[in-house]
Amino acid sequence: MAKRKLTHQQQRRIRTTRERKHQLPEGELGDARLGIVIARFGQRALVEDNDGQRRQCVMRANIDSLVAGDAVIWRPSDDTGVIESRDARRTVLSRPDYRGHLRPVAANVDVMFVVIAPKPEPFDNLIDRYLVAAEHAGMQAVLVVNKADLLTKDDPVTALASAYKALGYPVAQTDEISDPTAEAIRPLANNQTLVLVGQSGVGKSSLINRLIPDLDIRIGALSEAIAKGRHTTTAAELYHLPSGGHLIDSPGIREFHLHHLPAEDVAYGFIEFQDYLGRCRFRNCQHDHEVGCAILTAVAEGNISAARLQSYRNIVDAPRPN
Ligand SMILES: Nc1nc2c(ncn2[C@@H]2O[C@H](COP(=O)(O)OP(=O)(O)OP(=O)(O)O)[C@@H](O)[C@H]2O)c(=O)[nH]1
Ligand SMILES: [Mg+2]
Ligand SMILES: [Zn+2]
Repeated sequence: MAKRKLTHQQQRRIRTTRERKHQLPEGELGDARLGIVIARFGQRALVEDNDGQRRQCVMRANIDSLVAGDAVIWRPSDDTGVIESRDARRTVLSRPDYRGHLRPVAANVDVMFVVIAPKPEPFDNLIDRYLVAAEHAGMQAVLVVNKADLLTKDDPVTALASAYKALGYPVAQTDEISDPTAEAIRPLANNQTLVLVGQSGVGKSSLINRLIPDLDIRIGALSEAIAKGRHTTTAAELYHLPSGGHLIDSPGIREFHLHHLPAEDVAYGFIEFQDYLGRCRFRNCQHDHEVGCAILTAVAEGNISAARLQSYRNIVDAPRPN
């Protein structure tokens, strides 16, 4: 991963903490409190304060957006509360909604767990799209192969996992039968804020249940209120890890476009391309057929896989929604 980027991100984190202290010195909070957004639904958000107390809050109109993981200042009023302001975000994971508008999904995330499984099979280049998004957002990325009990001999998912491992991404394999408490991924999770992403049905929510064994009630309560008993996740929700840190479950998706990113940023998100970027003969090289293209040369010499170049092309050539 890009070390430089993480350092930059750490600096930002320190700055945000300072700004926050500066903005609200101890004792000047009045009846306002610091909190973290657990989940957002419609014009309301479930907020937890430092004592672990939770309340449904409404948002002041000046707050542009709120998502799970946002740090906020809120004020109790009767048995609800009002969110007064939101802190600057350290990182944000956004994705386009069904109309193609970019929407934030989770805030202040350090590590993205890209969850895949033998069933449902990973489609197109969804993994690469997530990895590009993670790199662009300054998050570390980890590939989690879940439902390993369903892996067949010579499963394509095993080959995929080794390819990403070779690129330098941490890869962990787990399943609910041989690893019911998800020990395989715990060391990658400690004391950070993680988001679990991936297609619907790969087992993101089940994985959270395995990591936080006493969680069932809260998942049930929320999915009943919001999804009328359906088990598929419909809103991002934050959970606390017993060992420290937070986990954000996100709804599975069919498509994850990167239309909001210029082609150069997409290329930078393919981490093994980074060494070659800026070395093509033409400044505006599309890494397609151009003479003197450093990326095409790297593919020809076996330093970049043809599959990843193809995936890059698919992402930048994907038709835009109307
Ligand atoms: N065989 C097997 N099945 C699993 C495993 N983990 C989860 N499942 C099953 O996979 C199905 C989907 O699990 P969920 O946790 O709801 O998947 P999700 O990724 O949260 O799905 P969305 O919320 O729709 O995005 C459930 O029927 C689980 O029982 C596993 O390790 N092995
Ligand atoms: Mg789910
Ligand atoms: Zn090029």
